Amino acid sequence: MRIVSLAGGIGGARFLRGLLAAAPGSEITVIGNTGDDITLYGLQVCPDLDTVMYTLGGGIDEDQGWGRQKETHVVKEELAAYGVEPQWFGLGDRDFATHIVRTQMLRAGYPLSAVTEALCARWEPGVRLIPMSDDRTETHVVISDEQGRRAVHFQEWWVRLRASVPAEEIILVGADQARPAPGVLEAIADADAVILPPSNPVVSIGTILQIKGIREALESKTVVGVSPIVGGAPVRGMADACLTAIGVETTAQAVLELYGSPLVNGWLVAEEDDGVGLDGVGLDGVRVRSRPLIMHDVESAAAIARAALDLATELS
Ligand code: GDP
Ligand code: FO1
Ligand code: CA
Ligand code: CA
Repeated sequence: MRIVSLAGGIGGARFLRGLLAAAPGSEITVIGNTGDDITLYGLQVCPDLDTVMYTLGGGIDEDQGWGRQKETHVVKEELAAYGVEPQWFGLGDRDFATHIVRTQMLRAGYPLSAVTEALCARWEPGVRLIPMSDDRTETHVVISDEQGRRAVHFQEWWVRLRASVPAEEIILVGADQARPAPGVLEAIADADAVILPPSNPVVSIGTILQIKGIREALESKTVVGVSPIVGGAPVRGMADACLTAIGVETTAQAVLELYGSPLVNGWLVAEEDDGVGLDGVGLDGVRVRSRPLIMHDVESAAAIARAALDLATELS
């Protein structure tokens, strides 16, 4: 079976680990979000691609969900001793090496997709990981604070401000010029099933869907989504702050409506969100199924992935 999955960071990566366990022998292509990417100390950092790569490659810090396990922070301490900013983003020493290799290859002229493939040669994630685009895009967030109304990088809003200041707008800078990376549209065209994992619907999945041609390519496929909202709240992180910014309620129903039909054909919701009768989650033309949706471990993530694949098979 040929499967395409979009992916952000933690939610996407944990789902994919389940998908690999649920569908051994399948060919899985992952289209990764690069809207979170940030240049720090002259280095190109791609948090979501790295989270997928480290999680599937066995190098992730499991408790944190991002960054490397057995990490040290000597370089960060030394940079701080020089007074170098920013100091609110925690890059570890092992992780730094990834960004050095990536930046070196980008400067030598390789596109991000080729660089990602080279990094994955070490990690062997078991999927083909492709960035959504080789063209640079960056998610910026418009906020108002004592410095007035201004746009900050998504990571500054998310990590430094912990999304405590309301996002007035969330903008993917560069979206108009960005084209899908080589292999993205081809993988979608060849896919038997497409999965939208429980990633952030605004700044992970929503970002990927903004790249010209990706949404249109997905609309003609069988697409099954997994709700990142369980019991009316994000399972982890502050996705509710992102949804509020674009005027969408934090419910499984509202996220389904945001993705919409004809994009989505099947939708997995948590049992507690699937009311019966008139209050039930749903949208015309979309088959909804309820399942336990908390990924406690690889087993529970695999059960969710299996349910998504079963639904996709029924719908195609
Ligand atoms: P990020 O880039 O690291 O923020 O990760 P993603 O965008 O891939 O995923 C973040 C989303 O994953 C959040 O909205 C969470 O609600 C969702 N999420 C995390 N863990 C789980 C889980 O166990 N089950 C479900 N259904 N969603 C989850
Ligand atoms: N998240 C944090 O909350 N604080 C950090 O200092 C931080 C550093 C970091 C470094 C590398 C990396 O790949 C990810 C990192 N993250 C950090 C996670 C990440 O930036 C965000 O959680 C996601 O991009 C949000 O969607
Ligand atoms: Ca992210
Ligand atoms: Ca469809």
